[in-house]
Amino acid sequence: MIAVLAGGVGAARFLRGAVRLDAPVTAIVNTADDTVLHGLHISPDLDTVTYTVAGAIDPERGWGLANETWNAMEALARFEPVTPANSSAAPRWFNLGDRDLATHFYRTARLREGATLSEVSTEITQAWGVPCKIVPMSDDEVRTLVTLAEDCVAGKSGDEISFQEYFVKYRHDVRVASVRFAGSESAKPTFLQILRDAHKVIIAPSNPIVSIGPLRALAGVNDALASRRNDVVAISPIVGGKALKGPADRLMVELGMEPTVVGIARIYRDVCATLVIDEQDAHLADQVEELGMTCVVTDTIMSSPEVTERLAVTCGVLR
Ligand code: FO1
Repeated sequence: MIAVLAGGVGAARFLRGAVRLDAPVTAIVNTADDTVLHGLHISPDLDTVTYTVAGAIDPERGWGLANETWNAMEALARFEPVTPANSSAAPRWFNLGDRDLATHFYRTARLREGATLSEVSTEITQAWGVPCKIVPMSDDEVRTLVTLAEDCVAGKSGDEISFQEYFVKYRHDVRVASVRFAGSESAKPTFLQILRDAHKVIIAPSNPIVSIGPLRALAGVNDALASRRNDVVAISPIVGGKALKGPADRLMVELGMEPTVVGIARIYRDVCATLVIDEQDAHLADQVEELGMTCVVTDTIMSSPEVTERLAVTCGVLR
């Protein structure tokens, strides 16, 4: 079995390629982006991975379902003029499609009945006919909280906001001073045994700070990875100094890191022996290897299922 540490869009795309190789894959997914809105428990990375592997994702957005309608969200506009200023009811900055709502209805109801997030994730992946296991990193609550830098433009400098407010409401174009994963010190990881049983562990091309960071913050995870460092392979989410999608490069700069594959190597080298980088960064391979990692140079831009499959094979997704 291959264990894949996964965040959202980049990891989902990689997993879709990996499962096409018919190798047994278990995705361990970040849940620190989860949020409660409209009274609904929303797990964006779990849903992005599930919908993508199921072939139901909206390809342009990279999140939510294809062929979606937005009637419920539009109907909420009626209440905007009457909503009290201090009310959090009916937020419209986070877009929930009509079909996507079904997932949030189901997950919320099952959690309220006492089901664990793992149990509900198994039910949802079965309902979507997903051919791999998708496991939330923990059944306990962990939430990424972002403290904005003093000089940010959102007028909330120095305040701590939720990840989704940072990512969606402020469109992640505010400067970040720090990030923390509330609850990670006590939350129990669901996947330590999976890490021990896997014959290969792949760190997907996700944001190393806010997607992979929460998984590594859980007790025992870094030790479990380090104890089998030679079987751990990471794919750089940074290509040519840029993140292919999302704020990873800017977050790295704002948190004092180098937004390059060398910066990625510094983040992963204690737990991972091999870093896969794109051909555009071939000139940096020596610097990665000087950090004590094996550097593999290949096409990591998952522009087609064939490229994604080849990348998965390069990472060892085959016996
Ligand atoms: N991202 C956005 O940029 N805007 C949205 O309105 C939005 C809604 C949304 C609803 C459900 C869901 O599963 C994901 C959604 N996302 C949206 C993406 C989400 O914020 C990110 O995928 C992750 O949290 C970061 O990986």
